[in-house]
Amino acid sequence: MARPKIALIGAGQIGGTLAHLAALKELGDVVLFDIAEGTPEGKALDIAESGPSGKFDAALSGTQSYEDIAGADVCIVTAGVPRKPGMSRDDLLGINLKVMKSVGEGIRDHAPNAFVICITNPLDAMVWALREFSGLPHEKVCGMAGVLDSARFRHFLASEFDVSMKDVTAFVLGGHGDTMVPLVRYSTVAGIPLPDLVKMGWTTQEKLDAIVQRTRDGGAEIVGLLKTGSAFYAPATSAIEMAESYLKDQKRVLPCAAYVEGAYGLKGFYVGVPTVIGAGGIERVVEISMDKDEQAMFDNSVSAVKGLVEACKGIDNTLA
Ligand code: A3D
Repeated sequence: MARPKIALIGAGQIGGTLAHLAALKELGDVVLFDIAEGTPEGKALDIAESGPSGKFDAALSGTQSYEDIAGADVCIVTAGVPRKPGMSRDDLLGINLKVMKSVGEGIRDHAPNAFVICITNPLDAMVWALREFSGLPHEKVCGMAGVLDSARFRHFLASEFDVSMKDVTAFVLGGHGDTMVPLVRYSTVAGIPLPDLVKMGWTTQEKLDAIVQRTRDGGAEIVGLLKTGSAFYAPATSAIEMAESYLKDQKRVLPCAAYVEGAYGLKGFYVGVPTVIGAGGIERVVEISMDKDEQAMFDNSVSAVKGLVEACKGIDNTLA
């Protein structure tokens, strides 16, 4: 049986890391696409040359032509520009919307059966626009944010408790941005919810609140340190987890930006929710109950996402 084909649209910091991880995990053959001539070809060759030592079998190539993504099983989109210090994700909207138009049309014309994972920011608006431009079924287009946000939360919690990250689960809802909603009640260490761990004296409410805030600011913390771009190792690893769940029909329960049509009282747009990812793409949106405070935070996040979608419609009238 032929190996799956993974198309990476954008061969920058995240795109290159995605290619390396996909090859190391032998998820399939990789095509890197970018408008910057030489970049995808150079990265593909470099990673291919790591194969004998890395001990993987995967073909890698680079291209500037959408024809080369034909028949891709998975497309992961990072094309666009990242943040610089002082910029919010929303500042990227105008420029990255134009990029989503060309990428969406390229996928529509050459890889209409792919499972598409968008990473380009501002995420919740870009994944919506990418779906509109591509015309693919909603369950085959999603955005990566929740896996990364919850991984950051899990990392900070594991350090605070001095336990393995493997035993920490965390739950993050809402848009990817300053309004994201880390849900403390649904986050656990080996099944023990965080509020119980506060009662058990493992941490204090103040420390927990600080971790929640650090999670919300997780992207900006890395941007501030790097100065020339944004995070790429953890975002790439998160998207690979989603792609693997699709390709291997693992049916992992992962938070991602999914099209919501009815759940959470929402209709017709993308926002971060728990989902089941399997061979059918986004096979299910998991609806949890929220208390008053959680609902208020979620509503706030949803209205920020709605505002960005309206801004997209204002910029490109084919989206209205
Ligand atoms: P970067 O290293 O600049 O790579 C972007 C690549 O896109 C560059 O190689 C460009 O040449 C290429 N590109 C630009 N326009 C096009 C186009 N029209 N078609 C094809 N390729 C194009 O950025 P990066 O890899 O660090 O980040 C990529 C995106 O991911 C940015 O928008 C970031 O803000 C976003 N990001 C999202 C998260 C989330 O959690 C959602 C995290 C980190 C970064």
